[in-house]
Amino acid sequence: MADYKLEPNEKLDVREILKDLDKYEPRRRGWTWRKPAPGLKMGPFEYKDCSQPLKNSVGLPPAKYFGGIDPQPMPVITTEIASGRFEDDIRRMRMAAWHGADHLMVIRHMGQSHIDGLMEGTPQGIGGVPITRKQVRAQRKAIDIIEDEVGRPINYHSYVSGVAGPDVAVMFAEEGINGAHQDPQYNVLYRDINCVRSFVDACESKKILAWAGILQIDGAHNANATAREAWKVMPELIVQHAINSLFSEKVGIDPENISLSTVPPTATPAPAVYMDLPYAVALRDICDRYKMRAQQNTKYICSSAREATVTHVLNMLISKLTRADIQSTITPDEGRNVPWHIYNIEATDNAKQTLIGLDGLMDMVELKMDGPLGEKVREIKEKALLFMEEIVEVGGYFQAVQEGFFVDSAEYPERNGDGIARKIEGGVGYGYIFERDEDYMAPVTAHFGYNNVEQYGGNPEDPAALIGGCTFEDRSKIVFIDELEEEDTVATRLEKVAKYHDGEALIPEVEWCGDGTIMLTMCMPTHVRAAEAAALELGKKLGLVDPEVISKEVLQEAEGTRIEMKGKVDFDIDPSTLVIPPEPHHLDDDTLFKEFADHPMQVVCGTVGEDEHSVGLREIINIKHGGIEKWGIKVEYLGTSVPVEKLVDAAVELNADAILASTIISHDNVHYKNMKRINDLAIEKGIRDKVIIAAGGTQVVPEEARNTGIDEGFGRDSHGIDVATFLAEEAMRRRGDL
Ligand code: Z97
Repeated sequence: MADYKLEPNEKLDVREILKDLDKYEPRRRGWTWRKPAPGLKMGPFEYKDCSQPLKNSVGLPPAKYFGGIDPQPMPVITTEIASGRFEDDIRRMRMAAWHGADHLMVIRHMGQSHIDGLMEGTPQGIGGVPITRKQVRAQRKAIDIIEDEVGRPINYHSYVSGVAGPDVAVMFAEEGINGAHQDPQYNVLYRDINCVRSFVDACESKKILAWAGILQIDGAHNANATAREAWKVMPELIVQHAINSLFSEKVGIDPENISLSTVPPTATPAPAVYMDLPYAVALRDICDRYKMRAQQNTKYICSSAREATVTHVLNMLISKLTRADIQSTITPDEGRNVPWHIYNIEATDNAKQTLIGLDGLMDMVELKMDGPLGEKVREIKEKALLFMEEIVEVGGYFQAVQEGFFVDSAEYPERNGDGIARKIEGGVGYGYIFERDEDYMAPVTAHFGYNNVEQYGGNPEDPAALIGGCTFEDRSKIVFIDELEEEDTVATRLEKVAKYHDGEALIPEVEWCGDGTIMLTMCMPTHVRAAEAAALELGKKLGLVDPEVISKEVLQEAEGTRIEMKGKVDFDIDPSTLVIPPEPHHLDDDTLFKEFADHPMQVVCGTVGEDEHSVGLREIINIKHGGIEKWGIKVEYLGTSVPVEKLVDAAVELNADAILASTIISHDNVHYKNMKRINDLAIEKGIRDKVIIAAGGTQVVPEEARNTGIDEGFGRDSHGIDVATFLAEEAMRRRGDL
């Protein structure tokens, strides 16, 4: 167990996670689903499809209007993290968990599929992190601590594909990984790894996943992303899902732990839902006993977070109308390669916001199957079955791959002959599968096929007993390799940015501590080519290092272009020099409503002297923008250029509790003179003890206003809530209630 505990207001110190890592043992194995909370009551609402709330979390921004509630939807929410430095991803994981992510997927370093064995140490990666035992253990340990903090188990996930699949699977089982991609079709089609080798390795890997209770996700989404026109491969996608799922079940994985990686194939401006919904229904019908991991369409993301978000929300509508057990949240990263902290959090929030917004939807609507939806569902299913039959006819899956059945650009049953074709006798690892020898023995747990321990006096039910347990039973046999490289280690990297980790300096960060990267969004009022060049020039003039345009959207060909640009700052901020203004003091809505209901308050107000300004005072009093009327204060507004005598007389006449004077003109200190006059008149007329007097205006300094004898002054940037808080507290003070 880790004895390092997080405090919500303290940064996670990765150095603490790395301490005694060689001795760390994961606390559990296996996947965890969210716990349902039917009829959950939170704030003023009752929810239909929610899961149990978190202990600590960051709610959606409008939660402030609803008592700060943060309901959690039922599907597990995934976020994919891919910065290339695992130590920085840990801090991102904490942020994501606080927003409601409970499936943290680490994308691995580009091409790790080709590495024939385990990687060790903590080198940096490109496009993701090199998955190593030290990296996995450190992240699992950090996540164990984070899950205590948020009060919900968190699933940790990476990949068991590639030529080292079984080795990685064993390491994942040992280190308490909860979810993994495993699909031999991925190896064959996208990594050109020999098909026989891939399927044999998959047997071994899946057996280990089954033992460790690891949830498996397949690789069919890759066909979606690779196909020339993604909506044409719908029947094939179902075939791919079916092959991997049934195969996994036959090897021994519980269907509860088999999850399809399904993606709505199209994106707007296609009539996306009209095409994607029948596909989703067909897939769920055919593969009904498996789980659905609904991923966002990434193939068509081109520009900004705005575009990615709309696609994501439409995709989640389909999740809701059909079924998603896990809702993935792809950030614009996969579309345009900006793997930033903020996008993981935004995407997690997008999922939470959408799924909570659609809570209970299916109690009110149902899918109409006796129309185009039903017809299309039937057509997709028929095509998938025919595709499968054809595979059997030609002699099986390997033959079908060899003949280029998969990822062809035509819509089945047509074929354009441009599918991904792989030779049965070819590819990486071809010729490295050998039949088991007579004296073959494998005294290990969760091994596919026979262990052959009887020959050596062992028990086939418990083959590892022969050696006193394998690493699954006896953790002391696990070899923990700390680092192999000298330079590229987490310790050297952390040392370089120690001042930022220690809070001695502050610098913006998008993916790595100390990266200094910021993003600017702007409208350049010109055509796209000039806009890009102008933005880069602007970046240079602002002193940004390596400015780079990351998205451009035409507003109108000649009128303007929306540009997103990133760049680095080459300075940092000393936090000890910061002047942080005190937080404004405001009473909450409930207190204000109660105060003015129990003790009605009548205010008279106006702009005094020869002063025609009216907007400021109206903003303070009108309910429209949160003026004092909102909380039940009665307001008599006398207008502009009101003589101070008239204001005080009105207060007498109405038996008012407060006078508010607005005064913008300030030459010759007329504003303070008027305040003093109001105070004097109130004394003269015998109402000063009863009436609260306040004045406001852009040039008013509160202290000087109070020096005139009135009770309070309000300067620039004052709002209704400031005045209402003051009036309430002053009234309480006078009653002796404060
Ligand atoms: C997802 N957004 O969430 P390497 N195995 C499978 C894969 O799909 C992938 C790898 C291995 C996606 C993940 C793309 N998927 C991103 C079935 C990658 C990666 O790069 O070949 O070493 O492994 O499903």
